[in-house]
Amino acid sequence: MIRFIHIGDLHLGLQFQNVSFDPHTANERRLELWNTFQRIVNKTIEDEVDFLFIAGDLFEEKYFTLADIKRVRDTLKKAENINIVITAGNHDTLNKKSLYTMVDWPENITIFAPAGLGKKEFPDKNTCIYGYSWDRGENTKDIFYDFKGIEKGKVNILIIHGDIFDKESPYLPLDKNYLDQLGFDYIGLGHIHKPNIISKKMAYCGSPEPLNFGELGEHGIIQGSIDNGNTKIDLLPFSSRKFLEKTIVIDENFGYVDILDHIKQCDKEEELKNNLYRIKLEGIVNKNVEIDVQDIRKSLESHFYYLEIRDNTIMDYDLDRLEEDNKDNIIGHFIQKMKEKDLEDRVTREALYIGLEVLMKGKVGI
Ligand SMILES: [Mn+2]
Repeated sequence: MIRFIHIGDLHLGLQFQNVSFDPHTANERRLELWNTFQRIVNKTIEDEVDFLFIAGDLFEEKYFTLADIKRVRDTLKKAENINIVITAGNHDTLNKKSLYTMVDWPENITIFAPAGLGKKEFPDKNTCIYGYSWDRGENTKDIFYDFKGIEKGKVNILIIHGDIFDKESPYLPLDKNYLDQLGFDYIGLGHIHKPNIISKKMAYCGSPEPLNFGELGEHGIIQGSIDNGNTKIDLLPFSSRKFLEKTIVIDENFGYVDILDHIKQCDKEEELKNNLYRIKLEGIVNKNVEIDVQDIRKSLESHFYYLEIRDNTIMDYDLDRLEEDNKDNIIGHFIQKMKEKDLEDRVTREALYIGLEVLMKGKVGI
């Protein structure tokens, strides 16, 4: 039996400029990526796995330094009894100029070359690992053009960074059905950041630490084993924090304090203190309540590790007064028409308010 851990898309060195983090949070998150990398390596040592697979985008070449790559090497060096296999992705490309080529790697580390699909045998494990590294940021190469097929009687594993979902992808499109019939015992994929167990023998590990609000929910690492042709894989939650999005629907009966309370109660206290939240406010807000997202955020600062508010609410109106003031124009007619429907119904009421918002803006425009 062989046991392995499969990771990828760590993006060490990321500066988090695409996320609306303040510099402090961005830096803290950057350090958390390093910590998680260290935790993963420690786990491979503690679990005494046979292999650690890193399926690309281990780091962000744009921000990475020689000191950083040495830190990667020295961290991996600690796992001296584990076979570590690296295939570069589109963010950590392998070419003459790349940091990968500027340090000496210990013997237990294999970094696949970008020439084509490579193969490395591990005779003591009766295992062949196949892999391919990117040498540029975009790539539509057919890396299987001269592939002779797997070696029967051995454990065969493919590690690769690419896209099995989009045939037109500029990021190494891979045909899932083609891959399936090649007969690998396991295909460890990188590139898509959402963890995804595609089949019993194929998985995207996803980013062990989620990197933005596009990467919601649980993230972790894949741990697996192959025993007599029988592959078992699991996603093990491993991230130190999660990105979470919650929607809070308010109505005109909510006061300011009610709104704050609902935001505070969107999750358990200890979760609020640890995760990164984006709260979407929706519904109709009482005309005496003023929603200022920065004020709300400040008021709730002590409850959250990180809080972002998106205000999608619409303002309540004094309908009778508005109708009276506008009885001879389209706004008045619109209110009359809508009043014939059931305004207790939330959807109808929202439709009315959205319509009013447009008409009122039009009026101001005149
Ligand atoms: Mn990536």
